[in-house]
Amino acid sequence: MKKLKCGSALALTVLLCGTALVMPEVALAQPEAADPLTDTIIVTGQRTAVALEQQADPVAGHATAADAAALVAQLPGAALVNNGALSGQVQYRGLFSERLSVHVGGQDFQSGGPNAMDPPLHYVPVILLDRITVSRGAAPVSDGPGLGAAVNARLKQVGYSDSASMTPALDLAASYRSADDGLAAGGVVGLASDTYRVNAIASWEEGDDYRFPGGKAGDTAYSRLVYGLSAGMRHAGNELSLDLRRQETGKSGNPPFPMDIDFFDTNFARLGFDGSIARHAVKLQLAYTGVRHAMDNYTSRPAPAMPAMFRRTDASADTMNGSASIVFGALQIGADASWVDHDVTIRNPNNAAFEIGAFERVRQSRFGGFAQLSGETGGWQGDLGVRLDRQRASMADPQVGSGVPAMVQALATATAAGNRPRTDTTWDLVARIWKQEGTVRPRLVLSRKTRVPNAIERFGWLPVEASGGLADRNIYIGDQNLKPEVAWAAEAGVDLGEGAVTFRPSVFYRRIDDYIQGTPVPMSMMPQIMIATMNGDSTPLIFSNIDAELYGFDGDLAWQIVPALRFDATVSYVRGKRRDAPDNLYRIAPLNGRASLTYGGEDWSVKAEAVGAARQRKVSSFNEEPTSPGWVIANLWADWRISPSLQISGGVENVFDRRYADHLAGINRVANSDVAVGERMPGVGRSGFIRIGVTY
Ligand SMILES: [Cu+2]
Repeated sequence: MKKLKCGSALALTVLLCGTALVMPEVALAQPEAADPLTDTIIVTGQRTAVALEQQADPVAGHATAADAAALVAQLPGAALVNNGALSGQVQYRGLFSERLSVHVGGQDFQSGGPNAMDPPLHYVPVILLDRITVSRGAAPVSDGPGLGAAVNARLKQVGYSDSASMTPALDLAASYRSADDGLAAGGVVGLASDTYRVNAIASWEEGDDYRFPGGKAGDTAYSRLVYGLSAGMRHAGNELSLDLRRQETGKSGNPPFPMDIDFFDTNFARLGFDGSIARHAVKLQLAYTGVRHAMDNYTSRPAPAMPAMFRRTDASADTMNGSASIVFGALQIGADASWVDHDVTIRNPNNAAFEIGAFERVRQSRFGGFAQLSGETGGWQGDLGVRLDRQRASMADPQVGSGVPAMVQALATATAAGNRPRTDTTWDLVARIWKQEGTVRPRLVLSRKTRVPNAIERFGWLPVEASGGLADRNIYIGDQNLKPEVAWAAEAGVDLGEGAVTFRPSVFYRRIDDYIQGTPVPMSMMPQIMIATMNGDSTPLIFSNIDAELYGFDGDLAWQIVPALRFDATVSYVRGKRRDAPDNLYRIAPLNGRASLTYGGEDWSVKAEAVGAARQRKVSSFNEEPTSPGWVIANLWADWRISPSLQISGGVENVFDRRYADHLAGINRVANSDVAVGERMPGVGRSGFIRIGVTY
């Protein structure tokens, strides 16, 4: 049984795998009982009663990939922007990157790389994931700034127990995926009483280049280690909590980018208070995230032919933030602030004199405040919030080494001449109204939200492929005069049914003024165009304010046909257009969905699932984005709860070994791979998966 290759032989194997060993199970995209404006994905190993109930529900998603973003992509309205095994970004209703506010373990922070090789969910190994919550519609202002929804990833921890004495608890899991021989193991072990809790958290993951029908996708291997501590104490309704965590990402491939991850060494620290002061509910948090990163174009992928083309980039980002809020009756008021220090230096390891400060001592600060009123009347609930942020960003004058071409030295000097701190004041407004009970539960979210330009968009003076993860093979430069994006949105839906059938459709419209996107660099910027041409792109883009709109619909349907049989389906559609020119927005998911039949009993279930997407022809001509054909694949899953503390699950993805590529998968740039250069990265071929989870 040990040598069993799950998935290589298929359906039969699945069953074998399922009975013998096995897998994770992520189960489910159900709204949290408390809040119909939130979608939650629950992964294995739940400890709370609510989560266990949800887990027993056969609506289940199964996360086989290391990337937690791939799991979120199963939700209605969501999709995966795939830039590498550990570099996926969540897209929600057409928004991705920093347009969504993504929190990990309660912290929000700046990614370290100029191409977002470490988007926030890079720091969420699926094996350590407790749940991910996605707001259905614009996030409330209390979640901080952000143009659209909020995504919250909660890591496993040992919760308080009912007893006065410290009792041990653990929640461990291990998994294997055959497509990339991916191994993952990890979890939490700790002690808790009704007053104290403390646990260690750790995980280790490693995977090889993945297989697809046609060979192996070169430069897609990955490795990641996480370890840390979490502790808390509570007394009389007040809780103090502390989290310390370190992640060491090893060499990991990024075929859609010009370089690969050499390492990320990232430290997280968070101190929180949740309780009351003078009978008013109070929340306080102080947090730090420090990212150290290097990437290069010669270690994981075939090295360039010429020594002059070798590149290694070192980057760092330190985020400090603090927040405080207090509740007075129906009114919550809060303040928050963040400070980010960011550096990116490009070098050639073959030439010590070649050194460019691409983003030199970038400093960003933000001071914000919000007020949010909540109320309830006649079965309707609602809240109305407003927030104000003062944001400042600066960059030191760029420094370059003597081995850098004269044109680049001249551009650095010219950049210094126009370089100055930039400030913006932004305001956001979010109104939400919904019905919590009944068989017809409408919801409506109206919002005006903003996003200031990030460091890349604002301070990118050197024409290189730093685009915050767009991976469109274009060379970009920034513009210090960019204005903040302003989005006006209406998102409405209704949750129908409570019993055997539930149907939860939504429609949305989001109009974004000053949307930031690349447009052709004007001929007046000849030095930039010449340097870009030397770097391989004679038509570089400059980040510019354009006008855009996104609209669409999404929803899910669940039908408990008979007690042992259930049907589930999810559909997502979004259309993204420019309003100021006849073009589509870049990297927008096509119509896509999934449908499954689950058959099972109290302790076990099997599921057959179809996942697919329509072709995407509405592509961005400005970004020279290729179209993509539609595809459908089938998956099989099995879950078995052997005892209250032991759960096994497994499955086969892409059962029929179809060759396909998701529209949002990046375009390959790595030679010596079975994926051609310029081809969209294919999905994994037939692949078996097993996971075993133990809780105590
Ligand atoms: Cu990087």
